[in-house]
Amino acid sequence: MPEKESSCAGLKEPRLVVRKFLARPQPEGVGAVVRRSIGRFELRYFDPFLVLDEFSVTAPAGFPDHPHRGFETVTYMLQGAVKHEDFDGHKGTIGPGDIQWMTAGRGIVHSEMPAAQGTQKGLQLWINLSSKYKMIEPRYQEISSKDIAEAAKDGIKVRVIAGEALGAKSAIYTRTPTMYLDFTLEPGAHLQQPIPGSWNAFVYVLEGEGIFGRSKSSPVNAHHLLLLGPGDGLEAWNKSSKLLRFILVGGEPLSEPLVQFGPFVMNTQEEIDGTIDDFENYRNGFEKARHWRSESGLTLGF
Ligand code: FJE
Ligand code: FE
Repeated sequence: MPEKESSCAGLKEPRLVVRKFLARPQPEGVGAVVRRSIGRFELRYFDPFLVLDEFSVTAPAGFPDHPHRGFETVTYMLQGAVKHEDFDGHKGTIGPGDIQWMTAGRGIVHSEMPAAQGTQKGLQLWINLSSKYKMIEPRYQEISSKDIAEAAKDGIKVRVIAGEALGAKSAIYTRTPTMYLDFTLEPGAHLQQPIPGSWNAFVYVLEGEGIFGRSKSSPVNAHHLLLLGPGDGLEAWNKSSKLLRFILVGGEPLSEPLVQFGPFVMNTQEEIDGTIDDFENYRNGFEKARHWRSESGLTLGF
């Protein structure tokens, strides 16, 4: 099959795949299932990324009332819808193709539950915040599918969740510098996507079969996470006869000490102890948790 030429300036040092993980389904939340790649035992942290879950949830399962502090959660819906509500009265539904970029900062308590019939599927990425931003005011950035920047060229389509690609730019502000691109490659397409040299970057395959890093490497299929080594960008090929879909995510490493206790991510054990104290005593950002319960009325132990 002939390879289409990309008109994008060539990369000097394409990044190679240095590790590959298959994310297998595991139970999480209340009756939900996640394929966890980053955040599992063998890959505790890929600075600045804490968790990558490909989730699958069917009512009455879900992720009822639970807290977060010290990082961001990015929810990208692939199928169905998730209803969220938090202790400050912020609520809404994240539908197919929509993105919710939540900066938990000093504290959010919320629930994330199915909002449609059938199975809701999506990706949730947890991005760490630098020590200087861990205690900032919580903030939401929500973009509905129709408003997500898209571009297409030479058999490549990209949806730009964060950063920029093929001339399209996202409106999302990333407190921790991050790029998040959703690529679909037609059969025969060849991608060259620049990535800042100092950033950590990974690929997660959603659909089809792709060649990453080196054109002679073996094909990788869905539910695989690929960690990329050093270099100035990603080269990928679709040498199959079906569509290839994957996300490419990169972020500037924080290079800070990390202490995590479930949904609390701080720099020291002392700060974690303080956070548990704040949560249990409704202080320093958790004040509104005292009287709040979501409509589900359930609580997620952590
Ligand atoms: C959480 C257990 C959890 N992955 N993917 C403990 F399940 C969660 C949690 C999620 C989650 C939610 C969605 Cl919508 C998608 C997810 C884990 O809510 F935060 C803790 N602490
Ligand atoms: Fe959550």
